[in-house]
Parts: sequence; structure tokens; C-alpha cells
Amino acid sequence: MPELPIATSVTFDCMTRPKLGFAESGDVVVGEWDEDRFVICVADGTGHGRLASEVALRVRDAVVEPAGRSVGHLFDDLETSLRATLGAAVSIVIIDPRNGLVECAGVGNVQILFSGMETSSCLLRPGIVGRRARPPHITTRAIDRSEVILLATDGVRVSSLRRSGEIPRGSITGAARRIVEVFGKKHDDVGCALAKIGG
Ligand SMILES: [Mn+2]
Repeated sequence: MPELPIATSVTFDCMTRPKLGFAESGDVVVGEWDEDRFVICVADGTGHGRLASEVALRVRDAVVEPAGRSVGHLFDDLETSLRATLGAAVSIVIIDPRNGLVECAGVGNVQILFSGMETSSCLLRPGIVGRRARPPHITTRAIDRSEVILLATDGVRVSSLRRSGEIPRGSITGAARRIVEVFGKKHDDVGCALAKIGG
């Protein structure tokens, strides 16, 4: 008898906000289904304004159709796509809700947190994607319905957010807006995404 899936759905919430006084954000969020997987990318194009937003668009173009690629493969492709740019800090999470598994990695000034009974962070690598970053450290781990995954750029005061205990444990609907409004830096682009398996 086939085993029942752990979950068949993923709940997702995200928001970006440009630096005060700028129309365009260099921070970008992608959240896309790819067959049975849900792929999330939160990236921070180096700098602010037009140049940074062009980097952000390249990130979007490179990951918006994941086409079965692994986290490592997506980072390899981003390294190539961003080579002619100032580069970006990038975090990628791929959720397989049916098997309750997550693959994740980040390079540069980004954060990936798992918030359940305790909050833990994914091991990241320093560097800038597109500027000869070393390949990321890829983490594979289990996830259950009680855990929320948070991805954020350095425009979010993540340590204050952790201390506040305001990373949601239940519903994440509307949580990204609240995090940006309360913990977002005015003088930086801000980007964050939250996800959990199940409804
Ligand atoms: Mn930033």
C-alpha cells in the first residue's frame, strides 16, 4: 500500500519593499510550483534602485521556471546569469511537501530560518552570487506541519524578529507584510517570504 503524503499543499506569503525614496527594489521573491515541489528564492541584488532591480530581474528569470533543477543546479545557473552584474545575495528553498523534505542553501547576506518548537537557521556561505561565489552548502532536512520557513534579505532585522518571538507558528497569511512593516529597514530594500507545508 502506498504511504500517504505528509502534505499536498504549501502555504506561502511574501513581500518586498524598496529602500525609502526608490521606486524599484533590488530585493526579489519568487515562489513557484514545479511539479510536486514548491521552489522559493529570496535575493538581494547588490546596491539599490535601477541597477539592483535589473540584477533582481535576472534572478527572477533564472529561477522562475525551475524545471526540475536542484538547489545546487539553480545556484550554478545563477552564478552564470549574474556574471556580468554586481551580483546578489541569494537564498533558495525547495519544499517537497509529500515527503516532508526541504532542500535549502544561501550565499551572502540572507537568512533562512526554520521556526518550530525551536528556531534554527540554515548554514549559509559568505560571498556574492555572480562574483565567483563558492558553491553553496546545501542542507537537506525534514519538515513537519508545525514549522514555518522564513527567508529574508538583510533589509529585515532578523535578530530582532527572532528575539521578539513574532515569527508566526500558526497561520502565515499576512505575516510577510507585518514583518516588513515592523522589522524592515527603511534605508535598505526589504524582502521576505514565509512558507509552511499543509493548509
Ligand atoms: Mn540589502
